[in-house]
Amino acid sequence: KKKVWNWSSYLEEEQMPAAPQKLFREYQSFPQGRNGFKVGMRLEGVDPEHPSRFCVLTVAEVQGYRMRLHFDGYPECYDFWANADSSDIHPVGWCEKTSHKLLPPKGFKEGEFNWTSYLKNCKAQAAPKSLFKTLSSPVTPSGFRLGMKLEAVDKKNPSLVCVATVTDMVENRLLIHFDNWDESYDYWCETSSPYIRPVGYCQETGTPLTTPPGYRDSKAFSWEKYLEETNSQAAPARAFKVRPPHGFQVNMKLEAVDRRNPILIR
Ligand code: MLY
Repeated sequence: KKKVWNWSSYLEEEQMPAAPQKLFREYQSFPQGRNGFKVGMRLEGVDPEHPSRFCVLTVAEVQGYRMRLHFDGYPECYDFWANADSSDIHPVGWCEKTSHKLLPPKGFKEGEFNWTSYLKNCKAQAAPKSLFKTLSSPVTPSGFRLGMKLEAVDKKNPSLVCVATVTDMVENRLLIHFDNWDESYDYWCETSSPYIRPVGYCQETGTPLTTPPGYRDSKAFSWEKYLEETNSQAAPARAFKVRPPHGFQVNMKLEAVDRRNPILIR
């Protein structure tokens, strides 16, 4: 006959302790984590699969500090989870205020969508502004500007450092786009991100630079010519929050976790 499973007898049998409550942050507590978002509320947010797109979203489910967000008019399979303090979500009207294009719900033609009548037709509520994370410190100009070029790690192919452009900026974050590639490789990062480097970094460090498709290879590629051809500027080196030198040298040995086989330390 099957035994009834419960935590206390399980931990006793296994002679293992439960992780103490005090090791968790407030936002991890469940279901007590504070989250004022309610099912049905509407908001604007970044599509995780296409980080350059801001979309019309509905809170579909709330679990503690997390919530499941749904793209209005699209199948549930695109739903995703976000924390209540995510920087990727914004109140209704944010796109208009910040001159971002808002992708309307499926079925709307561009320019046909209007929040006021949409909310009325759906009898839905906009998520109150007070629920969204606000920056604790004011945004300081970073030195980055839209359209500036840089060298960035492709997070989907992390061995590649590539020619990239800042294509959007929100608060302290930059949207990194890879030149002549589609938007699915884009990502948002802080100006201090170790994934982004000033123009010339690869050459200085002897790292191969992945050039945009249709361009000469790393060795023949010239940033100077490319900036001229694309009529763009390099992001100034001082805009990158440089971290203190880490002291690692090529060929130094160390121990590291194999992420594909995380129980092995190689
Ligand atoms: N093997 C992949 C590599 C894509 C790399 C894109 N980066 C540079 C933005 C492909 O050819 O699709």
